[in-house]
Amino acid sequence: MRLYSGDLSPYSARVRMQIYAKGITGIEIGMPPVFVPAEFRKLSPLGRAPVLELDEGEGIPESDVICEYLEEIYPEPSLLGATPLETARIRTVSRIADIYLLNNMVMCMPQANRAMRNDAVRDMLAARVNRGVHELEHYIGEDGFAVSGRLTMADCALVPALFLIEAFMPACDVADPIPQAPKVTAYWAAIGKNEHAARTLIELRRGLAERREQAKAMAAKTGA
Ligand SMILES: N[C@@H](CCC(=O)N[C@@H](CS)C(=O)NCC(=O)O)C(=O)O
Repeated sequence: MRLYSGDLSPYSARVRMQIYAKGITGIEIGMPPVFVPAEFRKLSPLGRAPVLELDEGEGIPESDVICEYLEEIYPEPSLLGATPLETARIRTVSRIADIYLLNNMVMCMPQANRAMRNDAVRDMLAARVNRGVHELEHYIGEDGFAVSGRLTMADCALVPALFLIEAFMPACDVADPIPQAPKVTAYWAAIGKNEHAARTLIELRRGLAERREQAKAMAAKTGA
């Protein structure tokens, strides 16, 4: 199998962290062929990363679907709960990370470009992220993990989401909401020490540095 992924793609990072945490070695991790969108769409008509390409050639899109698929085919070690209720708690935090944090944050990222910024769009998306972080405060664990006192799918979704918030809210000239949420702040400080989170964060930081270099080069070229 092959995972089409990108360093700064938070949805891809979520799947990579799950692969690392489960110790899966049979998946090749590569960049999507972004310069050939038509080819990529043959594998996944959604045209978005990540995509898991199966050996038979079929592509599975959507990070949440890929994570659930991997959980089913590699059940051990489990990143879900030991009971249906525990799994429901894990999926609740995963959905907060995916729907309320990541989706709004990814739409907000282009607003970091001041020349292209629309203040009303930036403010609307930032308010949604803010609300999501404050709602997360009610669900987040207080023992260094998101749920259940051990690494789960919830951490895999949260780590890239909190990374993007911390990196891009200030870049969009709005306050980072994480310091306003004490339990989320404590979690964020602790989870970075987990080896699988740390590895994923190194890749996200590398992707961010590359994106900043590209933006600088583009600005120098256009004189913006
Ligand atoms: N809901 C999707 C979102 C995937 C997504 O938007 N990926 C971005 C990269 S982070 C992408 O490929 N964007 C290209 C596009 O929207 O055309 C998931 O969870 O996988």
